[in-house]
Amino acid sequence: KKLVFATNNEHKTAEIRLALSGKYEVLNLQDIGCEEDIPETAETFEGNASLKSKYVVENFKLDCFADDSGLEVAALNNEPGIYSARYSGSRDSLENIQLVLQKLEGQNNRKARFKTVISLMLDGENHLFEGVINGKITEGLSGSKGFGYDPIFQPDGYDITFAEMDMSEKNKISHRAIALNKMIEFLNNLQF
Ligand code: ITT
Repeated sequence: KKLVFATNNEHKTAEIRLALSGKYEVLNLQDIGCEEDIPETAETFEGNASLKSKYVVENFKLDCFADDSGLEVAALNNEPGIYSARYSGSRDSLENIQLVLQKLEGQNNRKARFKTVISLMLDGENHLFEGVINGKITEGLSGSKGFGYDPIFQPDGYDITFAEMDMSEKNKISHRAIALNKMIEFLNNLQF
């Protein structure tokens, strides 16, 4: 079975492909020939995830799902939040990481969480699934796997960052995996 995943982010695609391997073939925006950058003008993860999935339904007539996600840092009033991809004004992960670390200098409260909202558009109906993982922002960068803020995010109960985990290990606990597992359960329940 095929599922369209409305993303341009190759790291998200890789994580979702691994998590769904053997169950679904995942096609991303590049695979369906969508070259536009879908505007993300909403003010919530739910809103932006829905904008992406609805764009594909309207323009390509395909059922699909989309992921909007980001990092929420407690001491920064939950920034960068929906602005995670371009917090520093650039999509460069290192620059975004440096900005978070700089804003947290001298701050004892390093609590943070990653959040994903998946919007699944099926037969014209929008179904939302959320995943959250709590953790903290480390003092410096560790690890070279993953993407985005992974080198500075240490999930609760672990002494390594997401960037020090293999994709399969991150996929057991991540915000994206939690949201995705809710979607899989929903899809499984439809099939009888
Ligand atoms: P699409 O909209 O095309 O899916 P995007 O990268 O623009 O790709 P978002 O708008 O959802 O996606 O922004 C999410 C940003 O949040 C992402 O670029 C990272 O900086 C950060 N992020 C989300 N999930 C993450 C994860 O698992 N690990 C590290 N950073 C993550």
